[in-house]
This record gives sequence, C-alpha cells and structure tokens, in this order.
Amino acid sequence: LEIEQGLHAALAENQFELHYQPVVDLKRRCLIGFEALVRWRHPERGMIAPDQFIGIAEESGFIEPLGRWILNTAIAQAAAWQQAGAKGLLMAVNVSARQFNDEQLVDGIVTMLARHGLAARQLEIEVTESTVQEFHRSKRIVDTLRERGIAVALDDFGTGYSSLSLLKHLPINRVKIDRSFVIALPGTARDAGLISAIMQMANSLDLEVTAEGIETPEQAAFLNAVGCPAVQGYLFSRPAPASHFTTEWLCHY
Ligand code: G
Ligand code: G
Ligand code: MN
Ligand code: NA
Repeated sequence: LEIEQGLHAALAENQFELHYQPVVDLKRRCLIGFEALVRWRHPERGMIAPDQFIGIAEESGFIEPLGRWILNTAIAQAAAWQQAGAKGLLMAVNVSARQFNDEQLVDGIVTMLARHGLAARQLEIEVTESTVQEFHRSKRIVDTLRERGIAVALDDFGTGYSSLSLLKHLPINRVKIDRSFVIALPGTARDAGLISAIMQMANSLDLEVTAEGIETPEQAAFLNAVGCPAVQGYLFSRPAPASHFTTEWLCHY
C-alpha cells in the first residue's frame, strides 16, 4: 500500500524517468534504435527498478496513467532524436497486460505519434507471451496496431506458455529472444541449437529477431554466425538516460 500511494505522488512529482538501451545491428555495427525502460528515482530510496513497481502498478490500475506517460515520453524522445538527424530510428516500448487490453491504447498511441510527429513504423510495442494468451482478443489488438503501421514484438520469446501457438495466431513483426537462451552461448550445444532453430523459423516466417542479454564477444560472434541481425546487451551498452547517447552511429540502410 505504501508503494501504491507513493506511485501517484511520484508521477505528479516527475520522479519517473526512462532509460534507453541501444539495439545494435550486429553485422554492420550500427545503431538500429532503443528500448525504453522505466525507472523510479525515489527521493529517499534512490533508483527503484521496474520489477519493484510494475506489478503493483498493474494490479492497482496505476499502470494506465504511468503507461501513457511512458509511451508519450518515449515517443517524444524518438521524435527529438529524429529531428536531431537520427532518421528512421526505432523506439521499442514495453506494454503490460492491462495496458495492452485497454480499449483506448491504439487511439492513444496514434494521437501521441501525431502530436510529436513520429512515423508509426518507428514505434515498436513489446508484449510478453503472458500478455497475449487470449489469442482472439489479442489478435484484434495486434491487427489494429499493425493496421496503423505500428510494429509489435514478442518479448522474452521462448520463456512463456505456447510460444509457437502465439506465432501461429498473432501477426507480430519480431521476436525478442530471451536472455536465458543467450547466457550459456556458445559453449552449450543445446542452447546453440535452440538459437539456430529460432533463426531458421524466423526466416521462414519472415519475422525479425532481436537477441537480448549479450554480455560477451563470444556470444556476439555466435549470434552473428547464425545470422541474428539485431542484439541488445551490456556488451554494447546498459540502459542509460537519453543524454548519455549520441545518435551518430545510427544505421543508414
Ligand atoms: O532493466 P530492467 O530492470 O529495466 O527491466 C525489468 C523488467 O521490467 C523487464 O521485464 C521489463 O520488460 C520491465 N519494464 C521495464 N520498463 C518497462 C515499461 O516501461 N513498461 C512495462 N510494462 N514494463 C517495463
Ligand atoms: O524483459 P525485458 O526484455 O523487457 O527487459 C530487459 C531487461 O534486461 C532489463 O531489466 C534490462 O536492464 C536487462 N538487460 C539488458 N541487457 C542485459 C544484459 O546484457 N544482461 C543482463 N543480465 N540484463 C540485461
Ligand atoms: Mn522488453
Ligand atoms: Na526480454
């Protein structure tokens, strides 16, 4: 309850901030875009990680105003980078279950994109496998996002329930391979085999792929060898405030 009350005050007092983690084109060694990750800069307790408050925000309904703040801030930042010369940069934003199922979500996003002058294709909505278990309802929402030109990524891919059924039913653009599959690369044959198989599947389904949690050059070399185009991880950069980054490394396709 203490956290729940604190959340409302925190939003009013501007204590939330977004950090951004670069998404890198492994082969060309340039910047594709960023994933936005929320943090709470608490006046006494310091930086609080999202694991500590997203669940509570989701249960209490606070995720709705917080989620709108996150989307608006990430879209505004992408538009600012775009105007500073980072043409075509991709901004990925995590959306929780309650937010995803909110009837106002898509219209809200479209309004924000128009307000900041960002093209829909520069936004990617990340949902986890648990968020989209109700195929029928989820398909309707994913279809609507796609009709508006907004990309949809399946986050933590492979860790949830019925990962393959999700790919059968939902018109998503991208899978983000969970870092639990990357951590033991390249030495663990079983994990290496799983990654190679996911890459083949993604190619035949015309899905884009991002691998997460790359921490070593050996992991990066393996992913490059199996043709994984996009990566994120501490090897390249931790999530950090926008001011930490320059977009001069942006890929020009
Ligand atoms: O760095 P990290 O501690 O940022 O994130 C931990 C978890 O919190 C991840 O599972 C991530 O998806 C989730 N998370 C981070 N930022 C957001 C956000 O803006 N919205 C939602 N719904 N989840 C987020
Ligand atoms: O669940 P989701 O993928 O949205 O959240 C990404 C989480 O992974 C964030 O908490 C982010 O800080 C964390 N993260 C990003 N890169 C790395 C990495 O290379 N290693 C580890 N251990 N965590 C990472
Ligand atoms: Mn994510
Ligand atoms: Na993930």
